[in-house]
Amino acid sequence: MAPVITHRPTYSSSNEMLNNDKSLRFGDYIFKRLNSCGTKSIFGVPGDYNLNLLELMYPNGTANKTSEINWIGCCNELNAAYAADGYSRYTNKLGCIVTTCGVGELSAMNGISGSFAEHVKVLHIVGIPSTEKFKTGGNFHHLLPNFKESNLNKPNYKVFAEMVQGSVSCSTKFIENLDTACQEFDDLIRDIYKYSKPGYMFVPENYFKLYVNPKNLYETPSITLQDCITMSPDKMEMADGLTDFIFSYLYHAEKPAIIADTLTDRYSGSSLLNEFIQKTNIWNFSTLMGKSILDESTETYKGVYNGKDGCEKVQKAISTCDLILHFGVEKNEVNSGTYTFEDYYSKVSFIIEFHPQYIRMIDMQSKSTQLFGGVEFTYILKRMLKMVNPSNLHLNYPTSDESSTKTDQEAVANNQITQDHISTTMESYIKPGDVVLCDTGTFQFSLRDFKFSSQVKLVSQFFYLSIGYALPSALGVGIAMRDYPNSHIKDEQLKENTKPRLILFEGDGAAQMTVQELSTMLRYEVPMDIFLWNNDGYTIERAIQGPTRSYNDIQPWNWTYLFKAFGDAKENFAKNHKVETTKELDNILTELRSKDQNNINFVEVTLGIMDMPKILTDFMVRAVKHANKS
Ligand SMILES: Cc1ncc(C[n+]2csc(CCOP(=O)(O)OP(=O)(O)O)c2C)c(N)n1
Ligand SMILES: [Mg+2]
Repeated sequence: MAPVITHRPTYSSSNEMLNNDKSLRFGDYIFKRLNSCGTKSIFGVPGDYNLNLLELMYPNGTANKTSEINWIGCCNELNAAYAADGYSRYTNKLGCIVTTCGVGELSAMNGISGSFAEHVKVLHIVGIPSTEKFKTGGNFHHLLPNFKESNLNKPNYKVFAEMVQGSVSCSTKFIENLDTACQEFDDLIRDIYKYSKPGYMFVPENYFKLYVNPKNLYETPSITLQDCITMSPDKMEMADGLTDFIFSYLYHAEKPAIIADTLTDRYSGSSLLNEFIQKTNIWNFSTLMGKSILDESTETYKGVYNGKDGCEKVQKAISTCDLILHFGVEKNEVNSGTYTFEDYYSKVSFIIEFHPQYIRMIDMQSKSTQLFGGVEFTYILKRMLKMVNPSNLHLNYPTSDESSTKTDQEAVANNQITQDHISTTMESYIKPGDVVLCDTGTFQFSLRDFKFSSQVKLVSQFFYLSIGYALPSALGVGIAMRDYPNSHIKDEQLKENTKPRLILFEGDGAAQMTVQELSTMLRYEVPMDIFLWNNDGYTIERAIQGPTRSYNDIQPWNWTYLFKAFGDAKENFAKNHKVETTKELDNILTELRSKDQNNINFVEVTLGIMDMPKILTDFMVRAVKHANKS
């Protein structure tokens, strides 16, 4: 992407002039820097402390926004945080949210926490009271008084920055000096890329309009992920040696397995890994959070591996393997099947874990571990791709049993929609290149074992599991798909010939959390297909406890009236459908599949209150057995 500032202003000659130049407002610097990093749209809600920043989108008092940044006004800050998260997951660039001190930023906190837990690059800019007000303790609001002696002491102005630092933020800048503000902002961006975690910048409201020296923009026209994950020369030497070592294991193995995990995607290793698999035909698996990183349409893709919490067929396949190459490794309770990955590595002699900050090797016989810190895995992956010689491989996998266990005959006979029926029909509904979002709930369990068509991208919170996340995130993804059309598709032919659809799977309970953002989808005309599972409440919670308890009920809504209430009374942009039988569902899927997606299609699907996918019932049974054992 071309840098935003393409020509240097006419300085007479010396660097001194450039060093003394204060020609740009700090707010403009923020927008230009963001744009230079590829963030074209930002999300948020106005509040008095960020208005000075938002005003800069209308230069010289123009009535219409003319800056290079698109403002997407959300209904609340939590939703804006989810949308920024979705924007980043699609683009792998910074998703940006702008809020106001206290009331706004705290509302966003749950969304930011999810981004932190799941390694998403979100920049949170918080407008705070002016420096003048800090000094005089003048009239300002949204602050928290001190707990003790609040009438005697001024409040702690940094209380919110202290809350986030190190807990949900990898880097926090509290701007107090305009001379260093641009550098601090650039450093913050570098940290967000480096750690793939959210970062915060707190900016006094008056600073947005004050002038700063923009020389960083000339000297470093853009900051990319690649700039932020470089290795020192001595580590490169170490990485070269490690690559040879990895090959010596790979060429001796008969049944190696590649596992694609979350950080492969966050550190831009997905294409490399797919190419490596294509070249070598090594059996490959993804983790739950890594689902859709790999091309699932190939014969060598064996499914989602989730330790004891995954499906039996995949456990069986991995238990035949003798070497594990685990890329972009991310260990947490959910992704690792409650730390049971190794339970199924019965024939594995060696594990190699590839992480952005280290390579770890585990010898399963001696249980010895070696850690090589400071080595970045995409560097090694690039070398592996370049140097691998497929004729040196001695692959000898067992013939796999590809029979599908999915059945839906009972549902079709009764003409009643069940989740098992949906999973059989939806798998083929999703076309190559589609982008799919799924909220936390019963259907998320079905989706994990879908075999996606080629180059489908999935966005779902598999670890943090905050219900309501997926709906606003779909808004962010939709905006990102507009800013970067087809950028998730690597196959050039598919890229040219396809118009990918955005598909959102949403539970009724989850939707009630963040539903207002449907109106923002209307406002910015973001096309998508939305399937709303109406099963009268919190079915997954009913499965855990209290199947008939009222705490698992929700108020039934007239779902197909929502878009009308949100401003589209005549269904100009959002078409509403309600389906109650398998036949009606199949008809609407056929209809939608045959058309280009130019509007919102909202489909309410009626399900039984205790209907859940078979995999979830199996999971619950296993969980109870496991609990009884321990
Ligand atoms: C923000 C938040 N609040 C509460 C929960 C607990 N929780 C997890 S799943 C769930 C119910 C989801 O219901 P729904 O979206 O209708 O999906 P269903 O299970 O019915 O398919 C709840 C309340 C949560 N994960 N996140
Ligand atoms: Mg429900």
